[in-house]
Amino acid sequence: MPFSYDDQNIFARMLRGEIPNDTVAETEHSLAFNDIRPQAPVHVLVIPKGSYVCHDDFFGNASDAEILDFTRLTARLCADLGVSPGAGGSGYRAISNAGQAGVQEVPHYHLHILGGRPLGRMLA
Ligand code: DGP
Repeated sequence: MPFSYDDQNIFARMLRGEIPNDTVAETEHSLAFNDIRPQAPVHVLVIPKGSYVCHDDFFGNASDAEILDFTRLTARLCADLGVSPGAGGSGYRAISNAGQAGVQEVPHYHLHILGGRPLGRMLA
């Protein structure tokens, strides 16, 4: 079944400028902003501007240009935010929750970048 996108979700409303956000970076196809409930000193969300519900919807259906823009922005942010191990940072975690089992709260694809503290082991 194809994904059905709800254009009233909070991130869609941010992209339309209906509500403000704490923007960290913006590119042609993507936006990054600080999470409203940060779980770490660095907690940034990266979203595509296109209407994609979750990780596999985005990577399965977005154009190459959108995907390249998103992945390059994510990489650049890790360095700019000072968490990239390759740039002297102490590391980070990039995660995306999808659907009910993944406990996805906002149904517009987003990648969490968390860092700035030891994050603990996630998987046994
Ligand atoms: P999840 O869909 O479970 O991956 O988490 C959604 C995240 O979005 C959660 O960490 C809180 C954040 N969030 C929810 N509403 C807003 C908002 O209005 N502004 C910002 N900046 N973040 C939000």
